[in-house]
Amino acid sequence: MNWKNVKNYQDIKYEKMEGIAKITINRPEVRNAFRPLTVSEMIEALEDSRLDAEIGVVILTGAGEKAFCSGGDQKIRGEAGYKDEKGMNHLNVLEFQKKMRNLPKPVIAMVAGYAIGGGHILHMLADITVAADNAIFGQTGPKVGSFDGGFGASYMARIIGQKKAREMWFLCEQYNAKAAEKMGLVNKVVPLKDLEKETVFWAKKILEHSPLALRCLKSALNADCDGQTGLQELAGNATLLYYMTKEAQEGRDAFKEKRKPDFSKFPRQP
Ligand code: 1HA
Repeated sequence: MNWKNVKNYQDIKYEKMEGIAKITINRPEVRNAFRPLTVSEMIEALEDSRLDAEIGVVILTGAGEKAFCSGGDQKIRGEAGYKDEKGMNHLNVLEFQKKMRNLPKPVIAMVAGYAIGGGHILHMLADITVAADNAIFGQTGPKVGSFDGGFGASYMARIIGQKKAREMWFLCEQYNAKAAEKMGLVNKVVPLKDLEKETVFWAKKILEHSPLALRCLKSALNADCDGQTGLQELAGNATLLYYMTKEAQEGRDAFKEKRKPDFSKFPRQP
């Protein structure tokens, strides 16, 4: 495929092709575990995707075939988070989670191998997950002294139900791709060799559709779970659409022209 490198990073690859951006966690030697630098690079790339009007879908993946992501890098875990080069502790993946969720464009997780711990949460937060037949899913928190009680708990329960979410967190078992598909954790399982082709096919299908409809649908689906933050996002789209109307522009123009606004020409819809 004809991916074009956007910028060189240390821990990720960031590429684009025909309206699709691809962020690849590039630490295969640790099963694509993330450290604070990995996450801050992903945040920067995601922000670039948001601002690029040519980009309609983002694919999040991991380098190699062994892992999508194995969560936080336990080797640099400090006393209050994950240590950066200066020794400061971070849980900045929580920031990235919010940014994935708020991105007004669909995110597809392309999963080969392990999606474990904080890596499992990342695939869960993607709008769509396409998994290879070698994918393995699971949480390890209670085993390694961690937990994600945010989206990691409540959103998981929305997806797979309370019983299965409790099972997944309390037992820390691993689930193969077929089992994950049965739980509704993944949208499609494909042979490993077809993973990228199939994921790009899904992305291209999405790209054929109305960007504003997709944007509003994502925020509407988020709003159902995200409380006032979700409503703010959904309502932000209502404001965006309203700003695009002649009616809203009349208010703006009247202010600038120092006259009384005339809204009489705008119909009150039934
Ligand atoms: O819960 C949170 C958070 C909650 C709230 C807010 C922020 C959070 C941020 C993060 C997290 C977490 O992610 S906690 C969960 C952390 N992750 C794990 O517990 C998974 C640990 N890894 C494994 O269970 C396994 O490595 C594996 C199932 C993913 C793969 O097994 P496999 O194929 O048998 O490979 P393995 O030999 O275990 O690993 C290959 C190399 O990768 C090893 O390197 P080596 O020691 O031989 O030099 C291994 O240590 C390394 N590696 C794998 N995963 C990690 C890792 N190194 C650091 N951190 C890892 N997560």
